[in-house]
This record gives sequence, structure tokens and C-alpha cells, in this order.
Amino acid sequence: MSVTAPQLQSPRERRASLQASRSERYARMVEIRLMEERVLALFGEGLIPGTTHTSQGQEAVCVGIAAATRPTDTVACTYRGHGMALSLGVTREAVLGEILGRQIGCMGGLGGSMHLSDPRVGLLPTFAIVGAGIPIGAGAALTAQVLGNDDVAVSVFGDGASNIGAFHEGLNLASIWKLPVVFVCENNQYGEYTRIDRTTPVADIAVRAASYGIPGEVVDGQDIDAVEETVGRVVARARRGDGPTLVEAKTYRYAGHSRSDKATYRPAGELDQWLERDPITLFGEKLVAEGALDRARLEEIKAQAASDLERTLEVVLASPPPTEQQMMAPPTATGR
Ligand SMILES: Cc1ncc(C[n+]2csc(CCOP(=O)(O)OP(=O)(O)O)c2C)c(N)n1
Ligand SMILES: [Mg+2]
Repeated sequence: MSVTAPQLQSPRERRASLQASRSERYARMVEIRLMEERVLALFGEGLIPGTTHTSQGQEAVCVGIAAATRPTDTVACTYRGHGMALSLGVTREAVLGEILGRQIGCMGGLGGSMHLSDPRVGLLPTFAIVGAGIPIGAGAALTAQVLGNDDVAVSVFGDGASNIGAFHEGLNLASIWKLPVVFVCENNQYGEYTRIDRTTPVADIAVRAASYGIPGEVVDGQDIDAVEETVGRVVARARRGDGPTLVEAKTYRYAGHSRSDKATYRPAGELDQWLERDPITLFGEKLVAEGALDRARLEEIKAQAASDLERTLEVVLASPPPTEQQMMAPPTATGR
């Protein structure tokens, strides 16, 4: 008797299913949450080389962006990019494999947690340098403009990055050349260990758009529908040739800045306040209220995500790290 392996979805299929169905969006948010929690545990076990930055609490932003764009659009994002990669459709094996430095990873295990990429779904390499993805997003938009297709670039970065020179240069250039780019600032209230009000003299980063003569919008980053609607609308604007927009998504990272940071610098009660507006709980409740899913189904989705993650981890742990020869090989067009 021949045993056939379960058919894994390709990145494009994963992206398409997410765009087609609200319950898939819920499932993807759960997938991200569980993987991020496991990543922190795996770091503690010494299985993750280098460092890692997780995004629990920010799932509505990345899944909303993926739902509002198409695979030929490009997305530049940061070292806190596991959720964005999974949202765009990169497979669990490719993301977790890369984080663990295994050959099965999307960069063959050579890049690690901060360097994920998959051109099939538009994920440009994620960037460890704060703000680096902003001018690169503008550059990807320039490519689309020169080629004359109607693709759009999305550049995702943090609140801290909006104080970096590249932010101002990138927005200025994008505005003056009317580039098809959407800048999404994930304002998670902290840049490393410092609260935003100690580094940034404006309450809303979106107001900075006015300096460059482009629209700026604030969106509730805990509400996936609000993110999808806002990003979808300004992506359509960019596609029409009407130029860039700055979107600020107000959100919160539940974990510390990176790996073992316990975030003891946060005021007491702040995390609890944000947990009351957890993006996965909010969306789940909305789906139940709409009659789209019942509570039992929400639990089934969580159980399925947990077992999928276990299976993914088994596959990843069976994959070896890159060989010395692979490490020294010149890069190819696909990055592998
Ligand atoms: C150019 C540069 N300066 C400093 C750092 C060190 N650094 C890494 S993450 C970080 C904080 C960035 O905060 P934010 O942009 O809000 O993103 P978040 O980590 O909150 O997602 C800093 C200062 C860096 N990687 N690159
Ligand atoms: Mg931040």
C-alpha cells in the first residue's frame, strides 16, 4: 500500500485562501500567534541561532495587509517579520525552518529569523537595519512605475523607524515621484526598550505625512477589518497612479523587544489593557456575532493550528543546517 504525504499548499495557494475567506484570516492569525509563542520557547531551548523578534499582538496588521494586496505586489518589512511572511503565504516549514537555520528554510537556513524572503508572494528580504525597508519599498514601487504594470509596494516598519533618516528620504522621494507605495508604520508603542513618548514628539506618526504632501491615516491595528479596509483603499489609490500614503496602525507587542527580553520597563497594567483588545479575540467574537463561525469552530481552528505547528516542527527538526559549501556558494537569483 502506498502512503501519500498530505498535499502541502504552495505559498500562492496559501495567499489565495487567505484572501478568499475570513475564517482563513482568523486561522492565519492563530497560526502566527502559536508559532511566535513556540519560537520564544525554542530560543530558550537554544535551538535558534542569533536572535529573534516576535510579533504576538500585532497579527491583525500583517494579515490585514496580506488580505489587501496581491502576490505580484511587493512587501518590505523588518526583523519582526515572521507574521508578515506567514501572512503573505510563505509556508510554515519555510518560515520556521529559516528561523531555526535549517536547509528547509526560505533562505536555505542562511539568513535566519531576521532575513526571510519569498519572491513568489512578493516578500522582499526582511531587514535588520531599522528603516532600511522604507527606501527599498520606494525602489520596488519605482520598478513597478518604470515597468508600467500596476503593482504596488508596501513598506512595513516600526514607530522607531519613523525617526530614522531613511523614513524622511523615502517618503519625500515617493511623494515627489508619485510612486505606487504604501508606507505602513506598525506603532507598537516601543522602540527596543523605550516608550514612544520618550523618543517621538508627535502623538500620531501619521501627521508626518503632511511634511511630504501625502495623505496620512491612523488605523486601529487590533481590528483586522479596519486594517484591510484602509490598506486596501490606499493600495487602490497607489495602483491608480495617485501616489503614496502613510498608514499608522496602532498596535502593541505582547512580548519583549527580542528573544529573552521580559519587558520589565513597561508600566504595570499596560499589557493587560492591550490584552483586552486582543486582535484574535476581537476577530473571533466578530465572526461569531456575524454567524460566520461558531465557538466550537474557533476552538477547532486553534486545535488544528496547534497540531499543524507540531508537524511543522518535526519536519523542520529533521532538516539539516546548511553545509559549509552552501554557506560559501555565491548567491543565486532566488536567494538560495
Ligand atoms: C539603523 C539601526 N539603528 C539601530 C538599530 C538597533 N535596533 C534594532 S530594533 C530597534 C528598535 C526599532 O523600533 P521600531 O522601529 O519601533 O520597531 P519594533 O522593534 O518596535 O518593531 C533598534 C533601535 C538597528 N537595528 N538599526
Ligand atoms: Mg516599535
